Amino acid sequence: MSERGWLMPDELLRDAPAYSPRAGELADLELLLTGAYAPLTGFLGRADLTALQRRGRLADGTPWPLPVTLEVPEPLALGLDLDDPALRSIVLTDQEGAPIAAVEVNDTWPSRDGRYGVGGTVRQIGDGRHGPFQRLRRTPAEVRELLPPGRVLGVVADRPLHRPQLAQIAHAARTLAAHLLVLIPVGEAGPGGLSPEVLVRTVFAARDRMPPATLVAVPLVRRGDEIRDALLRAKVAAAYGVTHLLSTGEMLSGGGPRVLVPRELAYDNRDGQWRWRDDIPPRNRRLALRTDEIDDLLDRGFPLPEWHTPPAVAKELARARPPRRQRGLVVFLTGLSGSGKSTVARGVADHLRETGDRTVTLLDGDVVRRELSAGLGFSKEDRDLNIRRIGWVAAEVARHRGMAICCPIAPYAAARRTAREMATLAGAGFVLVHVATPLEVCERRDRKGLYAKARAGLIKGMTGIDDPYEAPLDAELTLDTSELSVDEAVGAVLHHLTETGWVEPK
Ligand code: PPS
Repeated sequence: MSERGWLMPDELLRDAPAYSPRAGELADLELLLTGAYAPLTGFLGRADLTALQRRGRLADGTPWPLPVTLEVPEPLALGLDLDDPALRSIVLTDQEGAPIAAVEVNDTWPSRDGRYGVGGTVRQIGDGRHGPFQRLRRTPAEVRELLPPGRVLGVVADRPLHRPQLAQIAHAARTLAAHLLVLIPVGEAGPGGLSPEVLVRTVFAARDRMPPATLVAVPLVRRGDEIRDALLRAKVAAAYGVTHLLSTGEMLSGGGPRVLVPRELAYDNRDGQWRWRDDIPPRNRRLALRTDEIDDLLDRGFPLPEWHTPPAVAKELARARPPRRQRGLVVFLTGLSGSGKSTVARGVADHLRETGDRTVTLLDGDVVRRELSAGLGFSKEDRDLNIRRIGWVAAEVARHRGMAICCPIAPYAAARRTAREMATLAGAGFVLVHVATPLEVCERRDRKGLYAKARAGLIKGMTGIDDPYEAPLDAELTLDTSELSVDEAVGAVLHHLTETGWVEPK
C-alpha cells in the first residue's frame, strides 16, 4: 500500500545502488525534478557538456548558461551496466539516506579525484521534497497556476530586504503594474553564513512592506561565476512565470525575462522617503548601509536603525546574529606537541568558566583521542579525520551558543580550514590561535619523551621531526610560549577575545 509521503520501493530500483549527492547537486536535482531547469530533464552527459563549453549551448542548440552535473564515486559508476535497463539506475537520496529520485544513467566518464561524472534523466521517487519550508517549495507549474494574468515582476531575494530594496521593489511593481513574485534561494548559506531558514524569515518579516506578493523558496546554488549565475537565475525565474526580473547585480541579455536594473536609492531625511540618490542634496542624503556595516552593528549588539530596516526584519536579524559576546565561538589552538597549547587552552577555559558567560567545552587532545577518536593513529588520513571530528563537535557546541576550545596539533591547513567552515556555517565565530613555540623549545621540554624517541628512530611520523606541520597563514593570533609565561599567554588570548568583542570585558 502506498500512502502519501511514505515510499514504495520500485521493482526496477530494488537492487539499484543508492547514493547521497553533495549539497549543490541535491539542489540541482530538486530544480530538475520540479521543472525549474526546463527544458533540462536530467544531469548533463558529455555531449552536452562539450557543446556547452564550446558554444554556451546544449548539443541540440538550446542556449544554457551552466553545467548541471552529478559526480559519483568510481566503484559506483563502474558497477553500472548502461546496456541493461535493470542495472543502469542510481537511487539518489538526501543526506539522511531517504530516496528522492532515480537517475537513469546513459553516460559515465572519469572526472576528477577518483570520481566519475554520470549523465542521465532523473525521475522522482516518493514526493521528492526535502528540507525545511516544504510549503514554500512550490513547483513552477504550481506557481504559474497561482499567478494572476499579466506581468510578473520577479525578485531573487538572496539577502534580507531592507528599506532601500523594498522601495525599489515597490517602485518597479507600481511602474509595471505587475504582480510580485519573490524567489528566495534556499540551496546554500547566504553571505556571511546567513542560513536559508533565517533568510526566509527575514523576507517574510518584510512582507507587509511589499505589494501583494507570491513567495517561493527555490534551491538555487551559486557556481561563483556572476554572469552565468545571473543567467541561470533568469532561466529559473522564467520557468516560474516571471516576465520582468529586478536585477540585484549584473546586466543580462539573451532569452528569458526582461531585466530591470534599479537605480541606487538613498534616504532623504527631509521627508523620510527613499528616492534616487542624485535627487537628494548631499546634506540630506543617507546612503544605504553596506552588508559589512550591518554585520558590524549586529556584532556589537546595536539595533539596526529604523530609517534603514523595518523593525520586524531587524528583529529577525538580531535573533540570527546576536552580538558576538552572546554568540557561539570556537577557539582553535594549533601548534607542535609540547608547544603549550593544552596549558593555554586550560587556562582560557578556566577563566571563562569562572566568569560563567557561556558554557565551555574543552576538546583537549587526550580527551578527544579517548572519547571521540579512539583507534585513530597519526597518518595524514587519521589526523585529518581527527580534526574533522573535533571541528564538527566544536561547531555543534557553538551552534548552541556555547564556547568550544580545541587544542589539537592540527598540522594540516586544509583540515583547519574545514573546521573554520563548519563553525561559520553554524553561525558561530572561529578564532585560530597559532601557538608558535619553536621546535627546539618543544623538543627541550619533551614532557612525554616522544621527541627523544623520534630522534632515536623508535617512533615514526612525529610532527616536526619526520612529519609535516603547515604553519597557519590565517591565524587571528600567534603566541610563542618560549617568550611568555603561562599567565601571559592565557592573558593574550583573553585580551584578543575581549578586544574583538567575543568576550565581555570584566
Ligand atoms: S593531530 O595531528 O592533531 O591529530 O594530533 P593530536 O590529536 O593533537 O595528538 C597529538 C598528541 O599525540 C601524541 N603523539 C603524537 N604527536 C605527534 N606526532 C606523533 N607521531 C604522535 N604520536 C603520539 C603527542 O603526545 C601529542 O600530544 P601533545 O599534547 O600535543 O603533546
